[in-house]
Amino acid sequence: MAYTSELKQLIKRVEETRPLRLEKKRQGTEFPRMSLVEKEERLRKFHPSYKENSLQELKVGPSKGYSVAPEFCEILESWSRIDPDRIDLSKITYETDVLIVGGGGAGTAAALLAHDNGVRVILATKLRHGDANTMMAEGGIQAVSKPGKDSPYYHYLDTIGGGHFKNIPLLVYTLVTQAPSVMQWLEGLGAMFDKKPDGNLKVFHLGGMSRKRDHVAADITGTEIMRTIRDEARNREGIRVLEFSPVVELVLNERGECAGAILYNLETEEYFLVKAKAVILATGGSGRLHIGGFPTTNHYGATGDGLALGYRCGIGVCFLHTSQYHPTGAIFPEQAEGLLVSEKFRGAGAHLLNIDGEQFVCETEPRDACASSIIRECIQMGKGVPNATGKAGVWLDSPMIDLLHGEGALTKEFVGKYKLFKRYGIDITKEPMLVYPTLHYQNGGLEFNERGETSIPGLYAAGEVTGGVHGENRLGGNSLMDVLVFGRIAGKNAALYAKEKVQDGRFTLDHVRKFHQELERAGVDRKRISPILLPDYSNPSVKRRQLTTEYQGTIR
Ligand code: MEZ
Repeated sequence: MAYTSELKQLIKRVEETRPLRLEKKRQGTEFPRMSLVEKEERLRKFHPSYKENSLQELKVGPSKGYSVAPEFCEILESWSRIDPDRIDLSKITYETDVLIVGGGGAGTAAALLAHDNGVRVILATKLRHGDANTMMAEGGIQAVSKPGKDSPYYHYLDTIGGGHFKNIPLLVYTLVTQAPSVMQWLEGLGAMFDKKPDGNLKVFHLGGMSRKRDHVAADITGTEIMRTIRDEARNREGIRVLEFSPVVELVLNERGECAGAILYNLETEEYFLVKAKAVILATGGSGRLHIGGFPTTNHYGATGDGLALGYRCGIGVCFLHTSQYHPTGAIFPEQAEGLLVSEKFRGAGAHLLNIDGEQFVCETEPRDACASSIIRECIQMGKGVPNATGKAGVWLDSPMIDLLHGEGALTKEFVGKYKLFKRYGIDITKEPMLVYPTLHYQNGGLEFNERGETSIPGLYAAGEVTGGVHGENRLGGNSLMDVLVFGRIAGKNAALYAKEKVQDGRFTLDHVRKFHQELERAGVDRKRISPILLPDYSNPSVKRRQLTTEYQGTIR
């Protein structure tokens, strides 16, 4: 649906302020960054995770007493899909050295490294191999790719600054020091990143970066990475992929080590057991929980399954008290609601503007500060742009990109979004996009360490299911790097562990029984079951979150 005549009228205000804004941009005059004090106040007042009553205390499990979004409580404090007394643990359907749970970037990188280290690998994935947030990532991957003004030292400082200095230092150190070699690894496997005419990789600025170090493949960077590593994995004989086979419970042995998992065949609706010497949880994030009632950029299967699986066998969770709302999710047309509009647009110069065509925030603030400023502009300042469905948003002035970088720059750099909006009758080289924050990333997750280990021997974790790398707020481009750095580490270490393991032990689901007893004592409703596997949009409470105006920032 093309813009309505009312919105077209409002776009004129954007056009009126554009020449002056362009002039300032060319002179290098940017909208001023917030001071630390201003930023903290803005977060406190407007960020959905800081809102009063936005968190709820966990009553059960290893992180009892810690407060997280209620949507997380629902999946963490819940009953297993299986009755441990009715599962026959003597029937083994598959046996392997390393079982990887999840077929996105972290799982696939882990599969490759486990295989490189000489073990048999099964990668089990809920939907198809590659149906994951990695595939949908647009605007880039952060790494220091050439010597000069940048170094892993600055990457480290930017990352912990973005995370409010709460990140776990050793995890950040691991991320930034391994990032350069991961870029070489990807290029060696055939990933094609955008280059300048001199052959050097193109780099962009994203929020919170003191140096340009975001690398892209147009606006389909995740697809390019996933294409590369998935092809590699599918071409290796020792990696077996089980699609449409989510894990519903982990299996331990009597020594408390991870010994395999129970999977569910979504086609035949049967449970089956995979025996493994080591297991890697790489199940990704949880945007489909619609934390705070927000729409999401996430893929359909992002339901936080790994959090529930890990928690039930005793792994604590951390940094789940803040969620990441990407500042720019589409809000027009309605069918595109929540869809990611890459931060790379702002990195390439597009301004965020209110109804009067005025800037109100520096576009390169970290995401939490930027999202809070958009919410403030719509709610407190009353300067949101009302769209046809009664929701308010702000403009993202994409036509600036061709004006700054030359005609054709936008269609080349943002080919995915250009085509998508064109189908709706909107030419984003000429008309701005209407945007509002959208749930994007699970900042925290399962506790793990720089070797990819969890507190359960033989159980490893990597990627969005984990917590600590990004502290309380992730920087753009650090997620694609996270999944690859820690996926590779987990793959290698799980393989080494599997090779050393001599005694398998006896399978048990006692941890599930124990957890069920705790739930019983806490009076948790038996209808609460996890992993939920897929969002249930026929359920009115889930549907309401995604499809109606009942989220912060709407004008009724
Ligand atoms: O890392 C991300 O989440 C990212 C770069 C997203 C985007 O805006 O394109």
